[in-house]
Formats: sequence, structure tokens, C-alpha cells
Amino acid sequence: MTSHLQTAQGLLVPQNWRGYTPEEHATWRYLYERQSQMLQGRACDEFLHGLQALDLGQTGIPDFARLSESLRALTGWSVVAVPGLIPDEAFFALLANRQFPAGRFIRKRDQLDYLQEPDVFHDVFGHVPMLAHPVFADYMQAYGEGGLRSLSFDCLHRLARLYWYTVEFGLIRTADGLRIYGSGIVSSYAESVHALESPIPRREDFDLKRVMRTPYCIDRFQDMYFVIDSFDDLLGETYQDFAPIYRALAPQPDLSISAA
Ligand code: HBI
Ligand code: FE
Repeated sequence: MTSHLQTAQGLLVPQNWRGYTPEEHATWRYLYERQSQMLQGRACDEFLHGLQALDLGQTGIPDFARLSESLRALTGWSVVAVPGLIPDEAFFALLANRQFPAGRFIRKRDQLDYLQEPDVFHDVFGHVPMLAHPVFADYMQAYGEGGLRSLSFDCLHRLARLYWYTVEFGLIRTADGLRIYGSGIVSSYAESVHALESPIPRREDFDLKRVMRTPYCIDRFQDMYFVIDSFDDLLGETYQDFAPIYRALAPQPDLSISAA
């Protein structure tokens, strides 16, 4: 085991599933109902399929141990609990090891639509369905491995942008039109509508170098989304060594994220 992975395992906490209150489970069910209905025809088929296949909790907040059993059988991933944001090295090491770190707390009733830190609804409803898809599952691992390889470069902001514009806020082109796969979008009612239907944001073809040159904003709807053609393409891009890309990008300025 690498030392980063050892450090990461030391940060894990028990989910303490039995400790959730009936009200917390009710919050999950409310959010689950609202999002899963709204996402029909908006989220990509891969996401909706994962949501079905994992039986993600009409009954309440999923028990990570049971959820991990189902997920492990599909793609070899598991879900582990963390106390909040963890350091980048630990985050990368867990992803490279096919362990997805999830927050265990759930948002309060008065902050259903916006929070600063990822809670269990964002982390599990938002991220875990895509981990049931074999190609996306490999992409997340490849991202973690790319992250570990990048630790010696001063380029974490570039890697964070890749994560942001794909895993968190990615769109995909399908025969039926644009669809959502990004977790930051699928776990937000208002941003799901904004991302697909608003005339305000720009929707550009995914280009790894462009993505790595594009800053992002964490406290409002995105003005820019990147659209992939397929998960195979995205995975292919991430298997390459980023070192030459970092070198090529070093002298280039960041791009603007102002809306159309
Ligand atoms: N920790 N728990 C948690 N969740 C994240 O999404 C996360 C993190 N630590 C670092 C991190 N994300 C990002 O900085 C990476 O995308 C680079
Ligand atoms: Fe997230």
C-alpha cells in the first residue's frame, strides 16, 4: 500500500448508519423523489441506470456497507465515509483504489438547495450511480492515478478543473440531445434545469487543454459547461501522461468563463 493510501485509510470514519434520525431519512427521501423524477429525460441513461441498479434509497439514506456490496459486484468500487473534505493526496489515493469517499451528514431542511460542503446526498445520489458504469468507473480510477502522478507538479488546479468540468459538471451529447452526467448538477434541482435549458451558459465541446485552462466558480450556477461525446473518449484522454500537457500549458493564460 502506498503511504498516501495508508494516510487516506486513517481518515475514514464509520458511517454510523443506525445513528440517522427518522427526519434525516425523510430528508433523503424527499430529495430522492424530487431529483429522480426531474432527471428523467435530463440525466444520461448511464446515470439513470445506475440509480435503478443500486436501488438508491426510496427508503432513506443508504447504508454504505450494503451499497458497497452491490457496487463491488458491478464495478469493484466501494463507498467509504469521510468527515468532510480530505487532502488531495488522500482523495486521489482512494479513487485510485476504487474507494469513493462520501460525507455522512445530510443537509438540514432549511438548506435543501445549497451547501458549502458535500453531504451524503450530493456524494451518494450525485456520484455513486455513475460508478456503476464500467467505463466511468475506470475513468474515476484513472483520474485518481493521474492525480497521484501529478503530485510532484505544481498543477493541482489543472487537475481540479478536469474533475470540476467532468465529474461534477459534465454534459454528454446523445442521440436524444444533451444529457447530464455531472454530480454537482444531478444533485441540484435548479442547476439541472439551468445546465440544459438556460440560454445563459456556454456549452463547449470537451477539450482537455481548454478545460485545464478554464477556472471555475464554486458559489453560483456555472457559466460554462463542457460536453463530451462519449465516456470512452473521456477515459482515453485521461490515460495519457499529463506531464507534457502541464509543460505545454505553463506559458498559456487562463481562459475566460463569462457566459455567452
Ligand atoms: N474530499 N471528501 C472530499 N470530496 C471531494 O470531492 C474532494 C476532497 N478533497 C479534494 C478534492 N475533492 C479536490 O480538490 C480534487 O478534485 C482535486
Ligand atoms: Fe462532488
